[in-house]
Amino acid sequence: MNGQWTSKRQQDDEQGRFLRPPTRFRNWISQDGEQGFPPEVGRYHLYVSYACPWAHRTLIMRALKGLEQAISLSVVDPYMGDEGWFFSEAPGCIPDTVNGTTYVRDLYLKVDPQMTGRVTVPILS
Ligand SMILES: N[C@@H](CCC(=O)N[C@@H](CS)C(=O)NCC(=O)O)C(=O)O
Repeated sequence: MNGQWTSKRQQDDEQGRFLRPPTRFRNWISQDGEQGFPPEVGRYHLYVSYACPWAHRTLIMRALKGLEQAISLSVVDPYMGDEGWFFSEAPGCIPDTVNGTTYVRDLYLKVDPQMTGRVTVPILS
């Protein structure tokens, strides 16, 4: 909230329904770069958790499209703690070699230091 981490969140309404707030950052990569960002080898970095179904779909597409050499990868600890997603020495983790963060929330704050919203994976940066 406003750039400050909180592990408390209100995600249900008065009837107990789960509410998923819209993703804060959503952009596109287009072939000509006109409708978003241009495709470019080595330009983009993918952040995932193997525990996340959204994230593992991006890994599948990255592999099927032969983009594993073009888009580099970081993998967070599979456990999302009170501080949100983070990088660790756990098996399978790949540290954030691009932005040097320990907590994924710090990636969001790099884009908007006053960010309000969820800190989620996958992220393509
Ligand atoms: N980016 C997806 C959502 C992805 C998502 O919700 N990922 C979960 C893991 S499966 C997450 O990171 N949750 C963290 C949280 O809600 O604090 C969307 O377009 O809505």
